[in-house]
Amino acid sequence: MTDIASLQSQILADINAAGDEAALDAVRVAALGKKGSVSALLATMGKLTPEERKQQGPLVNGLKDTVTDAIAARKAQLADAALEMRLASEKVDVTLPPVPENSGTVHPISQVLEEITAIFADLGFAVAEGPDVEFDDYNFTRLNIPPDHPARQMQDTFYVAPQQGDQGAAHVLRTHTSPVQVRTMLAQKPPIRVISPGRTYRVDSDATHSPMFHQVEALVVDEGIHLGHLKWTVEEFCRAFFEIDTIELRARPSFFPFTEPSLEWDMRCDRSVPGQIKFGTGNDWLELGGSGMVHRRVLENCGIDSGRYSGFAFGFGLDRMAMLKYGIPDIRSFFESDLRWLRHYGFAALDIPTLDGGLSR
Ligand code: FA5
Repeated sequence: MTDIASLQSQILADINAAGDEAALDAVRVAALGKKGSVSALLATMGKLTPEERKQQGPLVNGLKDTVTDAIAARKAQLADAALEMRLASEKVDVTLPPVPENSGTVHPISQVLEEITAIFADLGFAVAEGPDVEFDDYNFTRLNIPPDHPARQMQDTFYVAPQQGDQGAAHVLRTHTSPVQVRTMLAQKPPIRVISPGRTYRVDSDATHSPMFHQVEALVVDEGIHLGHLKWTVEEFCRAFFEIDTIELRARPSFFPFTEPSLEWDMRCDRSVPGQIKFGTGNDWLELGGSGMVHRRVLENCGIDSGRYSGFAFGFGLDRMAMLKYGIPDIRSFFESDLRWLRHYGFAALDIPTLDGGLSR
């Protein structure tokens, strides 16, 4: 009996001294395991006389229960202590400002998109959207580019395999943002004043061409709209976007099936110092994008009376504008997700462009 009492106090002392789960498990194995001290006592029961067993049995079983309960209690105690320690060490003060090293940056394309939207919002333009997978009809046919028209070759199109539910309508990955002109004119009547920035796709890839790129479309339709309105809008936009008062633009005759007449815009710049570009001075010209007066047939295709209304539209390459403004030499780097590049060219998350606060501080 003395043996059992002293064995019990020894095991309980070991249990209390166990500092972690592994040490506690070692105590459990030494007491209750196959070759443990308590198990050895239990094994002797069979060899005792019935009287001895009557006396010893409850004592040994009591020892086993006491040890089992003590181990369970200590285990819970250790788990609580470990949780407390974790909670204390991993505590986060949610009222603290973000740690700068860990904050992300705004991608230059997103920044430029915000800048352009802020400029046009100030001029009274709304933002219109269209899907990336577009009806062939909206991307081409209603824009005065019928199926067998050679102008379809101007844009290297990704055609989309027919989908269930298409009901025979062909789809493409939109090659430009101009189908949003169609969507807008089908949905609303003049006066119309919208821009539509978004993703566009062409089979094209080099330092200045990407298979997925971005354009911003502008469309104005109302009574009495003429080329002067187009010129003024392009000038105001470029002045605000490049943040220079002395810009000089040049219009070149061009061809787009959906505008007549069609013009392409260049901006005066100086590229005489390698790796640098200055706007407003110099003898070089930089291409901005295409534009023109909306073709009468396009107005009619979209249910707008071309006898009463006229309109202008332009479509500029958004990635190219970001490259120029922020001195980014290769368009492909926009889409490589290189963290070092993103940290270098990215913008602070709260640096929201506004006209009065500055577009690109
Ligand atoms: C168009 O896409 C016409 N929809 C623009 C337009 C709109 C004209 C409204 C008239 C009225 P274009 O194919 O030239 O035009 O493309 C416009 C701009 O998109 C180009 O000046 C260029 O900046 C950009 N761009 C074209 N292809 C790529 C490409 N693969 N990667 C990056 N930018 C491109």
